[in-house]
Amino acid sequence: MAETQTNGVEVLETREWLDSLDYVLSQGGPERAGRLLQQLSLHARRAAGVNLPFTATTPYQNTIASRQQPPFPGSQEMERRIKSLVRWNALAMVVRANKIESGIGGHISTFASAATLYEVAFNHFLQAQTESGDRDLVYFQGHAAPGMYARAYLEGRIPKEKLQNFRRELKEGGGLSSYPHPWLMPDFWEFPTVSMGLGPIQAIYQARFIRYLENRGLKKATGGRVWAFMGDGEMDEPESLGSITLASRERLDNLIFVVNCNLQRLDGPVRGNGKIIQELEAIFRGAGWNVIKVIWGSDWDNLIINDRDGILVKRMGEITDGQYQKYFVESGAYFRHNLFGSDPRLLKMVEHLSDEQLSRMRLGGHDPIKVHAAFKAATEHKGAPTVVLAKTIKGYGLGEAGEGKNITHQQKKLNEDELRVFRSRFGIPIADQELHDAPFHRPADDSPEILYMQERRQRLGGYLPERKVRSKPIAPVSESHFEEFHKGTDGREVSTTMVFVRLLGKLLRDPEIGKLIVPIIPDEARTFGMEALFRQVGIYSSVGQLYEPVDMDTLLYYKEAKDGQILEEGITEAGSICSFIAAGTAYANHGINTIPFFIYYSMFGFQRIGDLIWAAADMRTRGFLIGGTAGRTTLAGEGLQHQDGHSHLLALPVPNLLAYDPAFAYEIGVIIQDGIKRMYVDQESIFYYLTVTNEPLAMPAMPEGKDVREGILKGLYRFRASTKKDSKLRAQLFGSGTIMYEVLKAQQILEEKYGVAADVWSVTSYKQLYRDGNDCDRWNMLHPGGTPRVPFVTQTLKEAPGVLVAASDYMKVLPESIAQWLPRPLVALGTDGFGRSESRASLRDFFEVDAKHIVLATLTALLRDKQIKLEVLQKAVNDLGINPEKANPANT
Ligand SMILES: Cc1ncc(C[n+]2csc(CCOP(=O)(O)OP(=O)(O)O)c2C)c(N)n1
Ligand SMILES: [Mg+2]
Repeated sequence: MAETQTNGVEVLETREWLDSLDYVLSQGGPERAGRLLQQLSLHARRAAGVNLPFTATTPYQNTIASRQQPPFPGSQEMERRIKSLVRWNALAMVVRANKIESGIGGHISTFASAATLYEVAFNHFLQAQTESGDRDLVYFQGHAAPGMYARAYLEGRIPKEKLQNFRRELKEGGGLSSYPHPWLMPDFWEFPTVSMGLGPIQAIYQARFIRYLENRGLKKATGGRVWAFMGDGEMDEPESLGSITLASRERLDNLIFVVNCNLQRLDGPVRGNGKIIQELEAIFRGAGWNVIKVIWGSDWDNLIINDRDGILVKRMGEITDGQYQKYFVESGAYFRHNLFGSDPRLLKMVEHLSDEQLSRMRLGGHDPIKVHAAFKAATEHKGAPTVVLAKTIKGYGLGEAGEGKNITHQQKKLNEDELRVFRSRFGIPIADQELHDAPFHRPADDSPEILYMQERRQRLGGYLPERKVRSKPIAPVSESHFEEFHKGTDGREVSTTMVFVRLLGKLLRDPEIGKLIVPIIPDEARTFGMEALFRQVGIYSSVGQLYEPVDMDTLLYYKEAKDGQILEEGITEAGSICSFIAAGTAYANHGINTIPFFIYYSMFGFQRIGDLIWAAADMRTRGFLIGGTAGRTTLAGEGLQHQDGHSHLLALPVPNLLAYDPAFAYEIGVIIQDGIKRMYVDQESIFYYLTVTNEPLAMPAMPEGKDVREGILKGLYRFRASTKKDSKLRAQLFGSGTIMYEVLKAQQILEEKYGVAADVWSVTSYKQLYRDGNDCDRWNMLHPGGTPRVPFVTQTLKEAPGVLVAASDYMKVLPESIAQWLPRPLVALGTDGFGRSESRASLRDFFEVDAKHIVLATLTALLRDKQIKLEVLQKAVNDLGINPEKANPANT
């Protein structure tokens, strides 16, 4: 190709075609030119079978040509000065923090590269309140947080004392959290983003949820947008890109991604041997997004306009990102030689520029005019989401201290010389002799800079970020929904999943809260017997139903509707939890108390999307996570990858999550009733995890007694006392979930065959008991000599005689977590080990959690206490049909 182009005729021919195209462009504009090119390519294909090579990318240049740029609607000089102040304070915050406490960390170079992107957004685009009353929701890149704090300081929203305590949250008077954490700064941050990839995917589902609220008539205004700022390295996280087609499919033109392409991540280049901007362009274009590349700054405009034969843009496209990074740290002479030196024509193009000038040619992401043009186009684009790919330099402005260098991400300490260089480059009025302390600098309230930035924010409706709870508490929910479950099923066998679905159906019909319920399902509704809801409330679809469903003539057909209530997410637990988060935080973000119920295969919850659940906790999300098909032996047949015997352990670490493993219908009723009250009436920032199972069982009536309800919620109550109170041999058996039914069988065997009187306790939540036990111990430790607090479990069991045995469908360590607060040693049975494809009975035998093993464990404990003879136990092993030589399921 290169040789043939030098051929004279071809050069001439090319020139003529280009001239013609220029004429069309000047007469008809870019759209006309685009249509013509399409016709040309069609013609070539039809007439002569010319196949244009597939290309998902456009040339390595700005999407918006310089002549298409709108005028800059503000004072560039003023904005540059404000930006410099933000830069300085962001840097000073990190440098100071590390001076005072070496190793406290923080990031300088990320915000340094992104400052123009943020400042243009803050001064011109990010709406704290739109005319329609909506506002923009902004996902700030987590480790750019110092920039947001620095700006808030200049705006007068964060006092200097707090800035001093960046990353020192436990200091007197409080500090600032390292990254965006709504849990820690509930009036400031809205979205935790720093676990990379979680911001982008959450932003997509947030933008979709806004449409859902609008289509369902829960929210009126439109006009607010969702902005998500992210790093180019971050795009390698599967969550960043995994849901981008949802955004285009749903035509989310209320969504804007801004990817700061500084070509670097933590260790080195994102794509040293490739080009991240081109790669991302191909991916997003392929997915149907509007892609705006901001690569070159205004300094390049003339070179690009004069690049008639496209040799410059071609050459730019050849250079790898690793090499571009090298240019950032090298001299202008090196740049000239390496990039332009490949072709005498290129050298000629830049002969009028000195090396110094060449080295200062700005990139697009550092040029407010280019960034403004991109954001404006993004906000005006209709019918698809937009991604802005902005090229920048990591550590911009740090010079020798790290600009463009591989170490820059970790740079936290600047010496006095380096501070001086930065100070001078950005014109911060701080004297040399004061520099050693890296002091903060804020001009007076009535200085032109502060007035300008305040005026800009006022125009855009106020400050950002700012978190506020915008909803009012709901009225208490009618008791009547829950009463049915107190009665039991009169011997009819139902699973706890069916119980839950029935309760959900009732709540959906409630005149007050019915519309607020958001059922979220990752393609498992039929597994959970929820298909009746398809028809009852419909499946949400932004376009309604454009086809005649195959099961139209059945009662429970697959009904999609614009105001459908179910979020049928398809097979994406990550996407579903993002919907859960969006719905569960709408009380704050949108002032709407939506109540999400996310129903999923329990195995694919905490261990698959645990980090998003952690983010949900940080964000003060409210709602119910429902782990269906739960339990290692309750889910028959499915085997190792499906059978969950540990999600309750994985639920332990989440501080504001309540986790329950209910056995009976009325327990589910009590827990959900209390959950709605605590979260939506009392407005507590907690959420719930409930496991439900698919084993049909007869549901008993709720026992009498005022302490039952309290026990269910606190984690433990006596379900059935032994009738043989005068028996010498006593036991207390703890059961949870469906294993409760094995415990009840064991109670009977123990009484009938071994003369052991056993009480059965339902443990609905080991987590609740564990937390309460720890809380009491801690208080007692800190208050020696005070009246000791007694944990609920200790108090409840204080008069319960005999040996203690627990069995659940989860690992043994779960009951063992409360052993220290029990009056006597505990024998725990559980399902440690890999699951198997088998029937429930075989699985319970294999994992040793069936009735016979519970009996054996009880007798073993009685022998330990010298209450029965060895022969009784030996005979029992035989009578119960237990094979003592069977392999240990924990390690087979
Ligand atoms: C899931 C996750 N893994 C690792 C990290 C640690 N980490 C923080 S920033 C960073 C590099 C970020 O690079 P990039 O996304 O390109 O952002 P930049 O700072 O260059 O803007 C890494 C690895 C993290 N925060 N989250
Ligand atoms: Mg980067």
